[in-house]
Amino acid sequence: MDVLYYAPGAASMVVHWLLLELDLPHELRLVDTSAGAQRSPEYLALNPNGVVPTLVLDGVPRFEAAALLMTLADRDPQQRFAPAHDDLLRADYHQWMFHLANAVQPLFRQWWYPHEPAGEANAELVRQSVAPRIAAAWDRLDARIANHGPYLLGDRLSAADFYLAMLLRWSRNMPRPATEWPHLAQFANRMRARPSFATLYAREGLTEWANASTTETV
Ligand SMILES: N[C@@H](CCC(=O)N[C@@H](CS)C(=O)NCC(=O)O)C(=O)O
Repeated sequence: MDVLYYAPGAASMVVHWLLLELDLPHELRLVDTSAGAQRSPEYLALNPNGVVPTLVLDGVPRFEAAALLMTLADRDPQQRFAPAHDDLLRADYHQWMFHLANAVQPLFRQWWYPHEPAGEANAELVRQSVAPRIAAAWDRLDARIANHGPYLLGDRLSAADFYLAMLLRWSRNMPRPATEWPHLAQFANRMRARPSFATLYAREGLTEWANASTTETV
């Protein structure tokens, strides 16, 4: 059985979500990141980057949330969450997966770990500089959903949408949460309405951002 090393609400969340959506048998192992368990020698042997997620697939530990999503989606015989290789939408799918992984998720790394780029003394400056860059990402993604929605690939739900929903969630306590953007708010509501989302929340013990607030239903 595949084993997911996770921390509640962390980047592992979206891998957990897709495992549930695909109905894949898996075991969860909690990594206590607040206690630094991700830097233990045992964990580093699985994932030398010292971060979650790690997914042990067919006995082999693998990392990088986006890559794990793409691997899981490609393995699904029904291809529910990834366009086939000969489908024109495949290029759009790659584009959005890589955009989220390369251009959006790293901004959150700076938001959550602002001391990393230039030390504790500059942490506040890093946060101040990254918040508008995250807002600019929401501008572009809101326009994408407005003009080509309801999902990133139009009518075709894909792994990229689960990934985007996780990133939107991460902004929930920022000065401008993503749900202030109307099309992203609608998108978030659509993703949160999936039965798997409630299961995910129950299993990870999450509560915040469970439901749409009244301001998010526009
Ligand atoms: N690019 C990696 C980033 C993973 C990552 O930064 N995970 C965070 C939680 S969201 C983590 O494990 N933080 C603990 C730490 O850095 O010590 C991925 O997507 O898998």
